Amino acid sequence: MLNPVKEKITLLREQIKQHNTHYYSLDTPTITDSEYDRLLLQLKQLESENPKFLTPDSPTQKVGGAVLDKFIKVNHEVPMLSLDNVFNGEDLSDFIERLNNRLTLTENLTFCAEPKLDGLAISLLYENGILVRAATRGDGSIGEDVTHNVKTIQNIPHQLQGENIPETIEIRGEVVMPMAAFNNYNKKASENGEKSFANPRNAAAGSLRQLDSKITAKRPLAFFSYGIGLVNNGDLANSHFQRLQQLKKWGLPLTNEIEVKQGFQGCLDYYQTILTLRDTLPYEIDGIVYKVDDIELQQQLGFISRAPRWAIAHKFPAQEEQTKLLDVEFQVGRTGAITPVAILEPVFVGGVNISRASLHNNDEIERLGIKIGDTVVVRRAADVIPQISRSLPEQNLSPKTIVFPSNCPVCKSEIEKIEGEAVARCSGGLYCAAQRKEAIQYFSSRKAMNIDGLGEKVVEQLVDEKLINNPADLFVLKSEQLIGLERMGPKKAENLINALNNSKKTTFAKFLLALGIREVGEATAKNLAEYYLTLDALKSADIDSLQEVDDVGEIVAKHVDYFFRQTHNLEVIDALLAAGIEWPVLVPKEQKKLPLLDKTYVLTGTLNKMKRNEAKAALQLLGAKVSGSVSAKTNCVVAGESAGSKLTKAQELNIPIIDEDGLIALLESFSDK
Ligand code: I6G
Repeated sequence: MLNPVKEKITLLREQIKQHNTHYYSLDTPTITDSEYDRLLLQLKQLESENPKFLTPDSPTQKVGGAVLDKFIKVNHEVPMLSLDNVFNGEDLSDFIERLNNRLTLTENLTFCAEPKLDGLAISLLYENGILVRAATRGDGSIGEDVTHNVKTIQNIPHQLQGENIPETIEIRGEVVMPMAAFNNYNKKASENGEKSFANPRNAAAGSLRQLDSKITAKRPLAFFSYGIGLVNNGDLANSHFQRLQQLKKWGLPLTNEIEVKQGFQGCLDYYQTILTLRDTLPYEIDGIVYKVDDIELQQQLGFISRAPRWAIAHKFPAQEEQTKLLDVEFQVGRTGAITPVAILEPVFVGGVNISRASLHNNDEIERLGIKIGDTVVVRRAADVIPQISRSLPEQNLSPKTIVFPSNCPVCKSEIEKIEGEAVARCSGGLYCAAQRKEAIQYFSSRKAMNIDGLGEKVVEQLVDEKLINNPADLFVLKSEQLIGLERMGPKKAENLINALNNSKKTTFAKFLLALGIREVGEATAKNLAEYYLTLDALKSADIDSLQEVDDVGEIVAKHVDYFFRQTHNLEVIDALLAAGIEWPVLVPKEQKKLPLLDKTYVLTGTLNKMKRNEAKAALQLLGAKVSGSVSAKTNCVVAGESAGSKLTKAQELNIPIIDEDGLIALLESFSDK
């Protein structure tokens, strides 16, 4: 009969091995790091409680994953190990106590404390100060040769500078994609419909493990050293911290946060400090690494299967957790923006319980390719609101497609989705309950209906008390209804009623502006009013006609069209007109008459004070036609010096003739009209 513990151990090992392949070799993890840590911890516990089942091929005894065939293999002469983890202060205290016991120390141990960057571990081999090889950690003994790619990373020196550089020195550290670059890369990728990276670690690993180093060169990667592997003919300090400072002097980059700390309390204080700084650091970190600082003590402590005994990673709370997408709700914002919100099976991320996350817009849903019922990763980083960063390829037995509604969930008006704009909006701006306060406030603002005394607080109270639902309701308010409001005495109420009455006399442009049509600001409202002259004409304008108005392009035309197609908006407009809002009738702008319109001029002879084409343009600007020949239809001939046959003909036909000074006087007589 099979032993259930052994069975469980076998199952966990298989699962972890599979995840190792996805994480280390394929750079496409199928579970979150925290879920992975939990599986590994579970396996470790079972193995330590049942040591008879411990085998050397267990993932608890191994580092990383297999190396990819596409790269040349590199032998790590000094194995590149991994680190053991602790997840709380108690386990850290146990770790330090174990060290003290092993070393039979009574005083505080000195540690070098460093942030643990979430990137890809790399080995850089320098011979006589020249970078000759770079390799991934791989399985700890064999890594992948990525020299060509690493050489494209800006902050990695190809040659070390300074004194006492050992003949051979292997630097170890982490390649990361800094946060700013990661966010920027993903933003651009999603704008261009390209695949974005799940997290900065994936971005770094995926970028470095490329066969074509031109691709790597385009990715903004950075390297930070954390230790030394192989050394030949070199004289190094006996302190890990001092060794790191030496690396810095040779030109190798270090993180800024490395410090020396004493004992458990020193380590814990450092952990707290860096945890509070976590979101402000330029790179993503997932914990702290404490290393016994004294190299001789490190040597005394040695290694266990896959990790040094003298170092430990103290992990931070995870910023990513996986959970189920239960449903998607659509929220309507104050300005009508429709935001899909993911309803999640509650999950604890970064110290907070999360059951909802914004999905931003339909493009984001498509980018993520998620369906209801999927397992998704919730990420909570920096001060950012929780995000769904990706879905995991777990079996979803009854996937439900997320359907973006075509009508507003609050007021049922049409949802306006304009091509090229990510945000979809409810077009029932005047009527929609979600947009009420914003719409009424905008309606009464100074540049629109200019209703004095109708500030934000009053509008809020009027809506909350259900005294008004839309701008038209303002005009049937009675002063008795107003007097009940906060800080509203009889005098103020009377003033507000008067202001409402006064506002009824307005202009067409201000009324249009007050309707709050998307992207119709003061100038556009004025242009629309001048072009259409009446509200009826504007209401029945189609998208093509709207685009003939100055400053109105396709998008604005569509907004206007949508707005006037919503029955509810039209009802509110009718109620406003019924309440007595009016404006002076507009008449078409008279075309200003040009003074020389219908007159034909002929220029002949040489002009001395102005060029002939200047004279021609000046006459044309005043409306004149400038002809090349004299006929009975010519109104005037400008005769310059040595004028010939044209002058004679003008004289014969009795056509008025002026000289160059006469022309100048004529032009000047119209110059300021
Ligand atoms: O994987 C690692 C990340 C960071 C490390 C490490 C580290 O120090 C800041 N240090 C060691 C000694 C090892 N792995 C093995």
